[in-house]
Amino acid sequence: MGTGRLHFCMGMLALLAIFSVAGPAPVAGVDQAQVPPLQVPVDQLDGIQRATIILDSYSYTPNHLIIQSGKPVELLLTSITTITPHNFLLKNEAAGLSIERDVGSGRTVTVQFTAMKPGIYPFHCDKKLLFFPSHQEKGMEGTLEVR
Ligand SMILES: [Cu+2]
Repeated sequence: MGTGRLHFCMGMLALLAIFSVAGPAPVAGVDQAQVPPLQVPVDQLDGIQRATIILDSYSYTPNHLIIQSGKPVELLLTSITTITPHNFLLKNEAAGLSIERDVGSGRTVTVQFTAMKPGIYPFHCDKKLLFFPSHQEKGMEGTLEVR
C-alpha cells in the first residue's frame, strides 16, 4: 500500500515536470504583428518588384508590403495549408486595382500588376465557412503600401 501511493506520487511529479517543460501552447497570431513591413526590392535585371507572400490559416506573411508606384509588381502567393483554401482580394477602383485570386491549399499563384497611385490599400481573404467568422475576421488581412 505504502509504496503504491509513493509510485503514484512520483508519477504525478513526472507529469508535472513534463507540463512545465512544455510550457503553455504558443498563441497563434502573436508573431504576426512582429513581422516588419517588407520593402519589396526591384529586380536589377528586369525592373520588376518581386515578393512572396505566405498564406496560412489565418494570416499573410508578410502582411505589410511597401512598393513603388509606376513599376511592375509580381507577387507570388504561396499557400502552406494542407486543406483550407484561401484567396487574395485587393480592390480599389480609384487606384485601378482589381485583384481577386484563389489560392488552393499548397498552391502558388502569381499576381502581376502595376500600381499607379500612391496610397494605402488593404487586402484580405474573404473565405468563410457557414456560421463561422470569416478568415479576415480571424486576422487574414494585410496592407499594400504604394509610395
Ligand atoms: Cu483564407
